[in-house]
Amino acid sequence: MKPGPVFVLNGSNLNLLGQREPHIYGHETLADVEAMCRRAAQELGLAVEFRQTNAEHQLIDWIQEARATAGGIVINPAGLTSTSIAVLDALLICQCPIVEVHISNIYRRESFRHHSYVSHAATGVICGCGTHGYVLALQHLARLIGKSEDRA
Ligand code: CA2
Repeated sequence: MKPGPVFVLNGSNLNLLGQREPHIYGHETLADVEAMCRRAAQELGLAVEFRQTNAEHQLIDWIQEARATAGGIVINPAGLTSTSIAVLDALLICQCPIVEVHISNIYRRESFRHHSYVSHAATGVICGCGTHGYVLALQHLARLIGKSEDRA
């Protein structure tokens, strides 16, 4: 059976990517990241749902939607990474593979960024690879989804 789309979910303030703090997050906008993900997904034979929200409840609703329909999840929860047990709880009940992405290396930054609730539910974590981390996440999910398809 064809796997569902990979949901690429982005949390709070990532709509400002490329407009502020380029020394940390680079010059690419979120629209650039979306285009990059779409190109990578096409090459990997994946469909993507690319979304961003500043609202915690919206992110949770999308994770619940992904639980029902997605082949995998790429998530950059942004500031909610270190604060949201509710986002963690939503991810914990998803059965599909989950890759947590951070553009910056959170471990080289302030200590409050070092703890991620989301990592408790993540299959894998990519951080510090810039926006290329999204492509790496999609490549990894393509491998995992392909493997589970082989077994089906
Ligand atoms: O490195 C990442 O991807 C982060 O998830 C980004 C979050 C931050 O809270 C995490 O610790 C690490 C912040 C996203 C806010 O994005 C902005 C983009 C441009 C300008 C200002 C904020």
